[in-house]
Amino acid sequence: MFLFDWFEAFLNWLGFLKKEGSLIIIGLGNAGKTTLLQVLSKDVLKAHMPTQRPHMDHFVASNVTFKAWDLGGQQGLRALWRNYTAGSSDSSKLIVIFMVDTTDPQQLGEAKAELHDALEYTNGAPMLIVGSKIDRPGLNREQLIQALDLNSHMLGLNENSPRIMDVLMVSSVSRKGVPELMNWLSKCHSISNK
Ligand SMILES: Nc1nc2c(ncn2[C@@H]2O[C@H](COP(=O)(O)OP(=O)(O)OP(=O)(O)O)[C@@H](O)[C@H]2O)c(=O)[nH]1
Ligand SMILES: [Mg+2]
Repeated sequence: MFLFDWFEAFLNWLGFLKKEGSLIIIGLGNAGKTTLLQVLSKDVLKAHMPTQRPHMDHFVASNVTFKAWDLGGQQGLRALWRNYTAGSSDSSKLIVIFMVDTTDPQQLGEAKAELHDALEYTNGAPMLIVGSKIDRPGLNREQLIQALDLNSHMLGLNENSPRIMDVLMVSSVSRKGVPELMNWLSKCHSISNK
């Protein structure tokens, strides 16, 4: 067993083993989840109807192929967020993206409540909060952290912290923050799969 683990780690180090990760993307309706997944998987920007049922797509970030579920944020679909997390065989290997529209102050209270709920039922899975639509006037990262009532000392890609949690700011339209998001996901995957 030890030899096998050692050999697997060696192959991994050489880059011979295919790395796979799983991801769910949640957040209130209109936050920009489907638009972001299209940009990550196909690098295209399209208009979408509000998501009616879960949709899966793949994308590659560095050397990791992610299988990503966009679960839809309309009120009636939110019960699924919990089910998909519970259905994951190993929550430490699942990454959760929670998207928040930084241009819509009216939704922040509801987003905060849903996020804090999600932090409970996702069983310690790494949580990346993505502030969306930064090509338009809206909250900056510090204001978003405050509005969502997050402890800034807990944020970052720190493998020794009890839970990996971070906040990144992204625009699917201008692609600002998208390379940093991909980089974050691949690093988080390697920390969680050590
Ligand atoms: N300006 C700007 N608009 C964006 C961006 N991302 C998404 N949008 C717009 O925001 C609206 C909602 O985007 P969607 O991706 O459909 O949102 P969603 O989170 O999937 O919404 P549900 O499916 O209802 O949960 C659309 O009009 C998008 O064009 C962005 O980065 N910048
Ligand atoms: Mg959608």
